[in-house]
Amino acid sequence: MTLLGKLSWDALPFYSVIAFIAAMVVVVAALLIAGIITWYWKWPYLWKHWFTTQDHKKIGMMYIILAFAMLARAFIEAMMMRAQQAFGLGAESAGYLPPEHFNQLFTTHGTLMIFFVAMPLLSGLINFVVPLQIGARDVAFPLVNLVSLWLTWAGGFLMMVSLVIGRFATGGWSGYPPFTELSLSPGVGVDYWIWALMLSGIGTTLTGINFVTTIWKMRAPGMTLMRMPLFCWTSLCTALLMIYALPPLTVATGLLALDRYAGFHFFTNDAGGNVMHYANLFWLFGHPEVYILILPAFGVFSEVISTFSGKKLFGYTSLVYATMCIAVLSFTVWLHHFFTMGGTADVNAFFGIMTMVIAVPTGVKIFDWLLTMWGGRIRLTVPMLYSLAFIVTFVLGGVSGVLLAIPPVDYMVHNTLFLVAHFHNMLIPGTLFGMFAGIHYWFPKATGFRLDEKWGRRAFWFWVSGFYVAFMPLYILGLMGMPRRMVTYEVEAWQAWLIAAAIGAILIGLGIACMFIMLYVSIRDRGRLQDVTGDPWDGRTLEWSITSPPPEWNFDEVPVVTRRDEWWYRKQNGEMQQKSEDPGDYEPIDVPKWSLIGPSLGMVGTAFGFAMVWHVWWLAILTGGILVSMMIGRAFVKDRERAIHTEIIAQHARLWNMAQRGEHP
Ligand SMILES: [Cu+2]
Repeated sequence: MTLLGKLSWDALPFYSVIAFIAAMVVVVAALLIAGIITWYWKWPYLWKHWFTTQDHKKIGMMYIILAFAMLARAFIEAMMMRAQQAFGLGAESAGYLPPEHFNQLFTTHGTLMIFFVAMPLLSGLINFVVPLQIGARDVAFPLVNLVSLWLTWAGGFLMMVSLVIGRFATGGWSGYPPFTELSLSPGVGVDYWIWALMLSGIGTTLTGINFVTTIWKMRAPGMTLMRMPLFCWTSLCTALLMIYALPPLTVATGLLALDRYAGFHFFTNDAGGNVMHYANLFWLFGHPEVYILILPAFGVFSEVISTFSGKKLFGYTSLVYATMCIAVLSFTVWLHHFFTMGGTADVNAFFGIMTMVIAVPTGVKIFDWLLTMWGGRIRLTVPMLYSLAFIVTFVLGGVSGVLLAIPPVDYMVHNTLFLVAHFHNMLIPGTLFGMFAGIHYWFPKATGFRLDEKWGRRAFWFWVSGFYVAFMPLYILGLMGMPRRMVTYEVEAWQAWLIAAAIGAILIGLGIACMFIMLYVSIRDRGRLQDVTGDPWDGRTLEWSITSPPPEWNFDEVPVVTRRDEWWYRKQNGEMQQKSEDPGDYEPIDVPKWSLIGPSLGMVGTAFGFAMVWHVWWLAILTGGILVSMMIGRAFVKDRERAIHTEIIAQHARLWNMAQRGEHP
């Protein structure tokens, strides 16, 4: 045993030019960001007002920032894979990537997109929006919220470290044994995958518990369950899925870790274990995960379509029940991920039928959204464009899903690019478009100014056209029999379609570039895009009834809710009286103080993961001990809250009054 475990100079990326460049980009970007913050000396501000804050709105924004950083990396990986396959016709050395590197790319791309892009996007949006929509001052457990955020960041940090020190897994995002067992993957790649998922998985489970409790216990008076905005409903179901679906993942990766670290044999067929245990555990998580990713977007589309059609949501009750049906059914279909692994025809038939049944509540939702638009006064804003593109594209993907749910068809296209086309067809409109629509929609609430429409539209058109050009060829390639994850191939007929797919990827890249330009332009022109009313879209729900950005305490007075779309009806009936500007009419509000537990847990957690990856046992014991003692130590901290004085609340109420009269403060 050595002091540094498996760490040695070999871990540095000098084995290939591409790996070296990637590592340098990460290091230079990190130094650059740290340098800029140091130059303007923003560390104390960031530490006190962002890294350690328990304000759910800022925590939400930090999730979204993480997601966009990771999206940039995961997209570059997608581009590299598309480029490799466009040139990959011919001998084993065709293209520019060695197979080992190509395998790392599809593994990190999948892992990042699911766990560090999609999940932080939806956790971030739920964090920002839900307490505002239910009229709450905060989430149920603000400190747990901060800890969840930092555990997710710790997993993300570990992913970035893997790019510089050592290599990542080559076993795909689902990490199937026996390939990920020690005998076939002796490097540290799988260990990076295990600990990144472990850290973020625990964070997500905690987030789920936090949001179920928040929605159950923290609703404003009169906000009954059936008066909640639909986004809250889909968030509630998502959070429930997180509680039940993430633990199987944590168990699966934990058992795999025992196999790798301690010589157990849970998943090795030759020593009493069984690989199928892994497949069952992983997809018991994996399929509900699909709905964790998609349900929040359903919520966003419901809010967006109703607001921009100027109508109440059609079939609210059916949408609620459809959401609950989907959440429950999502646990009954996991076996469709291994139809070909030798189950009996009866078993395959049962899971095939259950999979098709899910299309029914989803269809109900599609009709509800269409009928919401019908006869409405539709405003084609960017969030609305994403919603429309979603409806068309998602229905198409749904059809390919129903095809795949037929076991004999699944046997034919099993492990081909048809599958890759299908799940990108569901997740890009069903998750990314939803989150983009949500970010456009709630951005003015978070910042006080709108995002630039022109660049927003450009980004939208590149994303949508890029999506079709990139993924429709994959359906055709799948039907032509091209397996997924091929680094080179001998079939000439495939190449033209792969080149088309690569062009599609370039279009999506332009879409991402437009988004970053949009952000820059919007911040530059924030004067022109400013919104003082707090209600730029003529919204319907409670978050639009307060100033933008909302104060730390959200509501000066807790609203009393009497019906659905409360804010809309108050506006219609002129019930939005001016607020009192007399401090005597308010109560002081307690908000949680800043806490260094969050970022410390994040940093120590990253170090712990790193130590476990490299078998640096003393560091693992040390950081593990610090993690436990920090949590125990926190229990002894008494001074946890800070009071917002009534004068400050009254002053804020005065600002709101001025905004409602149309005066600039
Ligand atoms: Cu599935």
